[in-house]
Amino acid sequence: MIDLQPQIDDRGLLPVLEKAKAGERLSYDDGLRLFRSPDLLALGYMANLVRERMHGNVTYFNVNRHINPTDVCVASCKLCAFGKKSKDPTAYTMSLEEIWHRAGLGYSEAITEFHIVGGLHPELTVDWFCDMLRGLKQRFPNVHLKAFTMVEIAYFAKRFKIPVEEVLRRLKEAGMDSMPGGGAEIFSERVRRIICDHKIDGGEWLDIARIAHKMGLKSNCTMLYGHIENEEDRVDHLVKLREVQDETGGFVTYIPLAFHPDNTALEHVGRTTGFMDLKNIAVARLMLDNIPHIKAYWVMMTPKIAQIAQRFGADDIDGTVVEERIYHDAGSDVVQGLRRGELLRLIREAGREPVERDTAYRRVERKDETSFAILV
Ligand code: V47
Repeated sequence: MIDLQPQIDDRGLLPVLEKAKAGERLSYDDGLRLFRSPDLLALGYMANLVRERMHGNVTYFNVNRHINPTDVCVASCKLCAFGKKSKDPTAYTMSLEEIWHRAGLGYSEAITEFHIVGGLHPELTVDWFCDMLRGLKQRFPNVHLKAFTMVEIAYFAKRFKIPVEEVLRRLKEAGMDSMPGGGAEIFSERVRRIICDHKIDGGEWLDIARIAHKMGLKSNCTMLYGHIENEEDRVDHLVKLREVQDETGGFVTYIPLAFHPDNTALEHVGRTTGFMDLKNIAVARLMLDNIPHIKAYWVMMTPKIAQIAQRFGADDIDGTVVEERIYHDAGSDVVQGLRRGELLRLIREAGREPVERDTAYRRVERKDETSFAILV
């Protein structure tokens, strides 16, 4: 008899495949089955079906720059190698002039996004951050400012006793265009107590996302995996994101973040494997049926795995980045920035059509790929 599903060795996945083909929502138990399956090629096959149904052959990238204004942080999360106490002689806080100057280093009209996140600094006020945003908008009016995680917003609200809505309103008025997806870590309280017990809990992260979305701010969302979480924690996290998305439609892109243990208090955990990284991309594409984009962030999963991920469910590879600190402080040995041409090559060699996008996923048309100066 002819096997009609030759790609599937783990026959237990067949009912999930049928649902994925029919565009039906997968359940919590389906999510567990996917995470527990060793049949990575089957997961990739299924996720790729969904990915191609949603995005055809396109892989998106953007030309962006990360800016981390300070690494001073009142929290001491075990997962983090970036945050430092203010007394630490190696800690840094940029002045506003320095932030504006760094934003302009190697600047060209090619840049469409600044991605701005930092530590929870006890003295930098909401007004200071509003000045930062206004100064950036004044100097770079066409650049989208994707700034502040839900965790930073919660901290501003608590530290300065201002309602969350008011913090968001002020930052939005000063130029914040949307928000990145960081700080979600993993929503399981059992795990959060160990890896980031100084941070807001998962419910608060989701509540602030709800508020921001209802105020018209789009955001991304993330999950940190590969530390001490289990499969139930991961599926629970994805289902919670999917529930908020049903309510608000405000998440644009989901980015699974591989834990980097170096220089953290969880060094003994070890690094994630390529198998685990690809599985997280594939399961996310299958479970998050209402979130448009899945990003294989090359800084975090290496350009090589991010490239393969284009055939395992991802439709985005992030951007040029230029200067990254959070992962490099935690032991990442990938390069600091990729040129536009290198991103194009990674995508084309995976058989995909590269499309440069802005933060809202509008196509950015360039007359000639090589006609403008690019960074680094
Ligand atoms: O919030 C911190 C995580 C996040 C470590 O929205 C760590 O487009 C691994 O959110 N090992 C920052 N992860 C990165 C982030 C992000 C990156 C790229 C694109 C977007 C987007 C968002 O990194 C933090 C935290 O969740 N993180 N320390 C670590 N040792």
